Amino acid sequence: MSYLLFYNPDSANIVVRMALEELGVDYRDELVDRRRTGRSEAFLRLNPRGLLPVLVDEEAGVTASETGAILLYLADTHGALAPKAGADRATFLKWLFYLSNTVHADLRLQFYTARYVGDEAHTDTLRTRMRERFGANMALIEDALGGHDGPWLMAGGLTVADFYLGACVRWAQLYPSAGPVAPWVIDGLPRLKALLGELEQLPSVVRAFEREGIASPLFIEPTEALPPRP
Ligand SMILES: N[C@@H](CCC(=O)N[C@@H](CS)C(=O)NCC(=O)O)C(=O)O
Repeated sequence: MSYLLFYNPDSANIVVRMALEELGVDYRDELVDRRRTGRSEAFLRLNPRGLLPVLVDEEAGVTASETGAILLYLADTHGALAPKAGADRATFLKWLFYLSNTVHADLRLQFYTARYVGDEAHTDTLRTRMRERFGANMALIEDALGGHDGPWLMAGGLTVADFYLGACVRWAQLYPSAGPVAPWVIDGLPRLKALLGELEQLPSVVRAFEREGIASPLFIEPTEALPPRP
């Protein structure tokens, strides 16, 4: 089984890379221009939206995009890192979709604000509001983590959703790295911090970030912000 991951350091591809490393599957990667306008025609054929990540399952001839969809594809293909059926499956899907369509989607409003508001006068207001919403989203997760034993989102153990959560918390604390509205600060939330601390210890996670040239700390008060995305 061999995969090709299109990436740019610390973009959403890092979520998929953590999963690939944890699964221990064979994969190679290809760097994509950081500027959206720099996307090659070959890349745009794979994902006309021009977004990272894209994962190609070379053996199966499958091209996948959208972070949540890729995670689900990997978990289902390898029968790992996700509950397979029943109530646990429903809870897992709830978290995966919540991370994708609410937490990550909100972060895009924070990172690419000008595209959404058009008028620069509203940029800081939207960023501030989105930062508050991120805090509320994390408070919800903190409560949910109190409902079962163990550090992960799911009582049954580590799933791909934990990788997605970890990356979102990382980005919220780092970006936007410039401008008057400072990134979100993790305050309190001991269960979330425990989850992030466990995540940071996983050899697969350390390898994933190393391969993108990113050093610890990764999830709690990370320091290595990359330059603003054009
Ligand atoms: N909904 C997409 C969002 C992915 C996304 O926002 N990717 C960013 C990198 S972290 C990107 O490609 N941004 C370039 C742009 O929006 O122009 C997903 O989940 O994969």
